[in-house]
Amino acid sequence: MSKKIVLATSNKGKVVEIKNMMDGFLVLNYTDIIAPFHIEEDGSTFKDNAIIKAKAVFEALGDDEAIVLSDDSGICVDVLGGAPGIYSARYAGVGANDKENLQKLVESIKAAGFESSPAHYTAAIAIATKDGISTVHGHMYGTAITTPRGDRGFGYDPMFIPEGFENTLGELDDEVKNKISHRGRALELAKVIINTLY
Ligand code: ITT
Repeated sequence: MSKKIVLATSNKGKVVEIKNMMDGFLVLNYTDIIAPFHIEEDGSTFKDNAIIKAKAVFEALGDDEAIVLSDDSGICVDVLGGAPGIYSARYAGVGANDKENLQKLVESIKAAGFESSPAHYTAAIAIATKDGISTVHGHMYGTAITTPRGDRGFGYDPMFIPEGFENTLGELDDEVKNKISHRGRALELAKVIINTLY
């Protein structure tokens, strides 16, 4: 029987990517089981926020057997001193959508006097069970550009060219992104941990 993993996210892009990368596991989102609820992400690192989300959902499920997996991620742009970082989801303000956040990042890089910048994505994944929490990280380095291209992926993907590529993540196939992405790398480590659980 496949192991059941419950995702702790409200981001549809993450759900699609994680499900595609977790062959052999039964992956549900927590909103398939209980009503969605607001989780205050007030940590000061990706890891802190991943832990907050995994714990909140584990507790809300009230199921001792649950394996809950959360992802806290974002993009850090060098010429902006690492912004938006942990604030990536609300860079253009609380409730901003992907398009508004991307536009704000394009404008911020231009306002700093650049057309592009070295940048990287980070993903912290937390796994919560009745025995406690484990965390892992993954990174993807590349360039943030101010002329977005493509409509694949989500978030800032149309303005990010991974190292070694010429296309943006908005143009590259999903399988290519998953192989090299921050989330893909963190998930490979997360699977090792999950495979040691009950
Ligand atoms: P949950 O907290 O409910 O999981 P969220 O969208 O609020 O959903 P985060 O707080 O982790 O998630 O913020 C991540 C943001 O970083 C996300 O909204 C995107 O803007 C960006 N991001 C993260 N991974 C990305 C990826 O693979 N491609 C593009 N943008 C990404």
